[in-house]
Amino acid sequence: STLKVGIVGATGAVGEEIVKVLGHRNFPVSELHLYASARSAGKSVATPFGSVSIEEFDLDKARGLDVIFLAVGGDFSKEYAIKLSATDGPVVIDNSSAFRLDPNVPLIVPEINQQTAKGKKLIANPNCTTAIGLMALFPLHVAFGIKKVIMSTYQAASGAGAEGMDELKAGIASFVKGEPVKNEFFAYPLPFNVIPQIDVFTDNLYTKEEMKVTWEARKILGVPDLPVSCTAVRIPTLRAHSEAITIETERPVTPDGAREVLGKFPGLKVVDDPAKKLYPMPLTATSVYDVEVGRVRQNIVFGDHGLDIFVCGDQLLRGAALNAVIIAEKL
Ligand code: 11C
Repeated sequence: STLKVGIVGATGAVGEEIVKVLGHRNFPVSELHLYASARSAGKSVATPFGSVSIEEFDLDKARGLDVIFLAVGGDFSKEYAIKLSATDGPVVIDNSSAFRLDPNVPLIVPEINQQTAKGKKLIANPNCTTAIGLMALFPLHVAFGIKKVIMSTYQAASGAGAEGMDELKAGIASFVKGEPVKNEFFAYPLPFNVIPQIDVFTDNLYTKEEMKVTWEARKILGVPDLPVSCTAVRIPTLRAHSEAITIETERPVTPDGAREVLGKFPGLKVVDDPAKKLYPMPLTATSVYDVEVGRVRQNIVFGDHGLDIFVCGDQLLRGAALNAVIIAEKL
């Protein structure tokens, strides 16, 4: 059967990527509705399903569709996600953080916990940093039992959307010309800098981005009190997030044993041959579906119960669009 599909926020970085992924994966689309702000309404865009005219969102019309992807801010989702998905409305896959921690709403990385989405109409897509990291952490958890997680992230400009990528590109051009570098979407100029703040600070002095990793990882892994500590840092790359992750495990772990389970996990690619200078990098992880994992080694602090890994994943794909589309496919 074919489906009537809608994308809210269709002209944003994630929305555009959802259209591409639907086309690339031959999602069975009978009608595609692209919703964006009044400013873009009426413009036509080329899609793998033919030329589509951008519409302004209309709740009643959208309720007649089968699947809706929300790729806009949490405020929109809070206002419309429940009204949209209620009773005979479409399945709604929400990319915002609005419902991620709601106990009635499944938070899904499809390769990990798709079974919890069964029969649900509103499904939350995790934060990109969480989704990318968990692709590697879940198989390690199944095999060795994760006791503690400590991670530092190196996050791309795309986390702030198309505007973030534009600000980075424009900033680098200004820098090269010797002109002042402007910043609007990032707290400081990003070119040739690293910024240890993503989102706002919370009471415990972690940022909200860092706490999202803790809260969401606990929910997706089903370990409500798992100790997870993250330091989230913005770096001047375009669209793949990187994460250096240390785990302490319940059971003894070896790098070879870890590589074996990582290598079997769908959606993950082991890139780990130090002698050949092979390891995950944003440049090789960009625009590809698989999350790269490498630099697998025994952690010196935790010994045979500890492991270090390095992970890179496309923030717009596994971190958003691809994850959301796979959820819809599996439903
Ligand atoms: C970033 N992870 O890199 C953020 C963007 O919770 O959906 C996504 C925020 C979210 O800036």
